[in-house]
Amino acid sequence: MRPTITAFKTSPDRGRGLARDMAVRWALEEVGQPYDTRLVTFAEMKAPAHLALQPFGQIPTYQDGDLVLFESAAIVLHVAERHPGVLLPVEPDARARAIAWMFAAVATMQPPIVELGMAALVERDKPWFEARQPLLEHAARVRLDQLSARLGEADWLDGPFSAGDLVMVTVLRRLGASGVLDAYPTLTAYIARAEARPAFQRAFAAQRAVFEAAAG
Ligand code: GTB
Repeated sequence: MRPTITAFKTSPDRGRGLARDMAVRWALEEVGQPYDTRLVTFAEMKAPAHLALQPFGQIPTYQDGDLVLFESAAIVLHVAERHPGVLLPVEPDARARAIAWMFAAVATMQPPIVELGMAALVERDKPWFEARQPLLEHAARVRLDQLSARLGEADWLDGPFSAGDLVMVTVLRRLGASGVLDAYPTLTAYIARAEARPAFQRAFAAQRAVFEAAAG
């Protein structure tokens, strides 16, 4: 049985692979699991049928038989758990550490990164924007400094590439064109390494094809 995920019919990221179906697509590609995609409009995301799958009216969702999941990192964890040794090490301690990195990506790195991005997107015309921007940038840089120091010269966060790296890189990619990552060659190289993975490339192409089809 092929799982079905949901993604934006028209993604505001314009095919840059920044919407959160990207992490799920990438995980499915890493484990070699074929999947179907159901595209939804903003209106459909807020309708009862979708809210039954995703209580917050968002994408992505994941359906496999009777199992319905939401939250991209939880979906990645589920996919990884179904394929032991691919995105999660089999050895229990290493597996626990990889899961800790998934949580670190979502709970520690993501908040300042998303806040910085959102402010640039929706607060540019607000009187407080100029004053708040350095504060937000500082908060993001504190975490980027720490992550960069921890990664050091290693290819991945803890041994082989894992679901922890997949979620971490997904979060870091949100900084995109902000220029903030320019001061972090270690992290830029880390992201580039991840993006060069064939599974990432396939996932990126799949979401890009949706954008190009919609653009005509
Ligand atoms: N914690 C949830 C998860 O990880 O699954 C968050 C899901 C989420 O934020 N989904 C967004 C959504 O459905 C799309 S990805 N939003 C619609 C809504 O809330 O009404 C977030 C996103 C959107 C746009 C860009 N972009 O344009 O660059 C990047 C990321």
